[in-house]
Amino acid sequence: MGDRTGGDDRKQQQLDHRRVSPEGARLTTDQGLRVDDTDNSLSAGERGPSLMEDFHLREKITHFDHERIPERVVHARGSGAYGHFRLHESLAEYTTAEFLTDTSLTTPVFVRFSTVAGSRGSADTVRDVRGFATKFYTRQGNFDLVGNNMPVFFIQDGIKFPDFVHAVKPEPASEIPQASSAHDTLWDFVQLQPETMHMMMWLMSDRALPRSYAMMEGFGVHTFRLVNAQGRATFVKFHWKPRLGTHSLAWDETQKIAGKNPDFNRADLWERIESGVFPEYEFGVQLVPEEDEHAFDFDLLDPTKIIPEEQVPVRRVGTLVLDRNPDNFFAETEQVAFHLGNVVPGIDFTNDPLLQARLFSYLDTQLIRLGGPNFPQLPVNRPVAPVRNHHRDGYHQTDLHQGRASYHKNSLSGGCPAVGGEGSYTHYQERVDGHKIRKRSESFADHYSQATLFWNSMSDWEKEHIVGAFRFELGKCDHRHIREGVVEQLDRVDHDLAVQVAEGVGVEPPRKAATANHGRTSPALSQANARADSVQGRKIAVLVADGADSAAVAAVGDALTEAGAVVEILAAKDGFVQAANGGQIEVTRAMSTVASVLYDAVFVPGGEQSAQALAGDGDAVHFVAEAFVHCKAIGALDAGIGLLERAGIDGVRFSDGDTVSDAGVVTGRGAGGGFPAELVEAVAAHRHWTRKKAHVPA
Ligand code: HDD
Repeated sequence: MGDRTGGDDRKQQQLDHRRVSPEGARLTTDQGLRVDDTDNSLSAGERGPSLMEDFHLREKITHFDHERIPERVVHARGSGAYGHFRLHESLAEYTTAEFLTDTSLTTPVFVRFSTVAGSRGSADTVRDVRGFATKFYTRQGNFDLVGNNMPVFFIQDGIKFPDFVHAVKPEPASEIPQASSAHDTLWDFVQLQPETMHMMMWLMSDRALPRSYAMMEGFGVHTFRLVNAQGRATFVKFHWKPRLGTHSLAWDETQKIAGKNPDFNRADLWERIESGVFPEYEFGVQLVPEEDEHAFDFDLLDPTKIIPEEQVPVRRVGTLVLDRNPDNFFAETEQVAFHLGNVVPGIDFTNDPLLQARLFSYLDTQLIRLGGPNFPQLPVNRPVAPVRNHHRDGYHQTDLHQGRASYHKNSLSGGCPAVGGEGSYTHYQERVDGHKIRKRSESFADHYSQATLFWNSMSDWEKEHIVGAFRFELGKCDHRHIREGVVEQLDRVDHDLAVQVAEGVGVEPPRKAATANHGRTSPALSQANARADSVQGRKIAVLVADGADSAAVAAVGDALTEAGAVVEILAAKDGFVQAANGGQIEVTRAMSTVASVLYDAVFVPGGEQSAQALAGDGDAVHFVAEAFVHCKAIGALDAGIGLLERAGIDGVRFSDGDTVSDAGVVTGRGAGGGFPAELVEAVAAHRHWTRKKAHVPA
């Protein structure tokens, strides 16, 4: 188990005062009165009416009646964790923000990951953007970096946000579909609002299907400003780079997981932290001097644009580690309140019109969601920096403000709290001059070049997945003109893409390209280049029946566990199976309670009797076939290989040597030699996306 404070436990110490344990306690009312019976109402006689004077009944029911608060209007479904941020390289040349300049500091954080469109109880693995919101509890006050796992956004101006969200959310009459963009209103919005095209490419890509919150990138999206001690500003884009690389699930798999385990990503985050395999990210910045503001072929203020990493490299200057699960989901993950306006000295905004609207929205939404202006006092939101001001009263005020003066200037409290002084926030003094107009800047007009850049940068398998995603989504649209409208837009991104999508959704393919593809690429955009092969926290299923080779189970299981994977033994029934050598193998769970989609890989040990039983068990055959179709690593030894053949998996027969590897299918005779290491390597590669699999039904 790693260090859970990262060297600074100020936030945890603060929370300690609010932690309430049931251990050794007696049940009381909210007034602290011990209760003699909480199972029976006070009534007039055994079969008589309940009595009004039963204060315990009334209090218990009343509190229950008021347990719910409004869910977030977007990002309602989320999961959170505490952690810490460490800076490795000072950015003092660019900013006065202490947590970005003092490399001796550790900054406590709370992070909330989320999906966007679904309700609070919706499934984790839907096709959607993921929120990646970080609250840094710095000594200068809270800094909130409220980002996503995609570096651009659907719209350029916040005034379009309600339109966009109405289009993507379930339709108003039926409230269908839940947590899905695959419906007419979203695609109608898209075809009529071409600024969405770049983000739609990201949304249709595998980025929308993260395997784990520990395996996705994060982006601040907007261009912000860093401001140094001399008042000089530098444009900045913020990045999170996951230590485990960027990896995704297969689309078919995500849909099945949504039923088998709707809490898939939430449970993954929780379990990683509980088991000490802490999610870790590098913090990076792209820095652009003010004088280079107009050096790009896009506008830095346009949130539908990236700065290609090849053009401005990401400087990795810090590390974020998530190492502590919350005590209470509601108190912490639900009540955490992020706001882009929570900045510290040395960090400032730009005139990005999306950013500007967000600066209004977050505080506003917390007021309705958390029921009044005192939500910053909630334990998860409270800064570790001292808070002193003249804000008073309001619902749920928990501070006991002393003194007679709640105004500035005053003489009665000695003029305190005093204004200004070292470390106080000063807004960047940007010169602004202009007419009051409602008009989108011409510099925001190119909606396609970067969508094309994204498409050009994809590997073949990523392109295949994107085409499949467009076909799926448009295939769910009832209106032909919407399908046609989107294909027309896609033709401006890439002709070949538009043709492939059109062919799948019964729309006349465009005859010739609307615009020529510029041919540029940005390799950093491809997940094929964002891998970091590791088996840490990966889940491996070992399929056994009576007669399984226990030595192979142990040897392969040990190799995987040592490399950081979680190994589970699955059999037709829970309990134990008899091993070939007469011993017993303990079963982790019955196969019927899980499914292959909940694992990263599957291993079938040898043992004639076991292999035969598994080959005759439809669940086991399907388990292996499905894992194969989802391009997962599959290992089989000796007689266990028969199960693979039964599942229709080709290319597993022995050739001249002992093993045959076919894009992640590892087979061998006996668990000795290189087999365990080869399987670990195949699992670490995440998925074998180029595998030929169309012939296997699953
Ligand atoms: Fe937002 C929540 C990220 C545009 C208005 N947003 C919210 C959350 C994330 C983002 C991660 C969840 C925070 C949490 O976990 O509590 N939002 C983004 C990003 C955007 C973006 C990266 C574009 C770059 N958002 C955006 C716009 C508006 C909003 C343009 C409104 C004008 N967002 C909200 C909100 C939410 C929110 C309504 C809902 C719940 C909340 O704030 O606390 O204010």
